[in-house]
Amino acid sequence: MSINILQLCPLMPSLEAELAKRYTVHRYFETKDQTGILKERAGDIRGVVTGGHIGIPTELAIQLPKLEIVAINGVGYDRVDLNEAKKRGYRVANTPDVLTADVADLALGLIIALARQLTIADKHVRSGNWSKGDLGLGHRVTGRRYGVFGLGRIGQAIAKRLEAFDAQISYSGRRKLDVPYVFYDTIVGLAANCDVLIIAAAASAETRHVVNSDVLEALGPKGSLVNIARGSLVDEAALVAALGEGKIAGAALDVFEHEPHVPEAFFEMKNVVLTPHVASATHETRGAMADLVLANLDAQFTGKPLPAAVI
Ligand code: 8YV
Repeated sequence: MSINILQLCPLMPSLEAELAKRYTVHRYFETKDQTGILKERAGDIRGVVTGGHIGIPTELAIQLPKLEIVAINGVGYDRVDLNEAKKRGYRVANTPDVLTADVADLALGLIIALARQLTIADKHVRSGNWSKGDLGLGHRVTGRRYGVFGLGRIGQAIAKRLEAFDAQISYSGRRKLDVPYVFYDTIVGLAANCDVLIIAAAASAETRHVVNSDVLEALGPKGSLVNIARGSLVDEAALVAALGEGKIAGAALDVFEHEPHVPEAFFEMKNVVLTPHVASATHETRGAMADLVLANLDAQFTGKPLPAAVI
């Protein structure tokens, strides 16, 4: 009998097709009667497939008595209650490494887009305004001071790319590492000593709103913020205020506190670049993530070690 899987968000079509070949998939996210499906099926569900930005609400997990694995199509597991998983004994798996390059690439893209006003420049040409006048000047990317908060796999990949821009790189995080960059033991210290503060740390209770008004104040009127990690690391209201009052120069954001909601205040700001959580969204990387999701599920259900286990 086919194994029952609960799918909590849309996935790339090829992954959905492959899942459907191997398992009986219940598309929970588009089910109108979620209570009904749980009443009927909760006792059969052995796996959950979800996105990093969604995870699994604990209220849902506790309703699945036969749950063996939560397979995340993403590296972040901040939305999965690991204590509940440990208590109940189900596994949690993710897709690390395969997306590192793309996320770092997007961080560089955001840095350049913000400093060189790419989104405004594009609008300037398309709207026919070029003939009416030139665009104002942007800022140099090369040789500036970049502070990376969170020097894990993704933070290190960002720093490596920044080296090619002759950047002065500093970082802050849980501990000092054996790297050729300047370490600050607080994010305020990091922010006070860089032109661009890049957020690349995992979301957790400790990092929630770590970018607050003090950090933005320290970053200063010439400093910019780039976030490719999770929206929860930034106090969004404080960011809107800091941008509005000119306390920082600009922001480039791929992630938001309450996705897909984005504060409308950002929409009118020329010194803000916004992307809809697309750091890992390339054909190549999403394909590799899909392979890892399938490998994690298959390993679980054939009694083999998980290729990418969180727990
Ligand atoms: C994805 C992510 O957008 O890896 C993560 O943690 O947030 C992203 O790669 C998401 O998980 C896609 O399902």
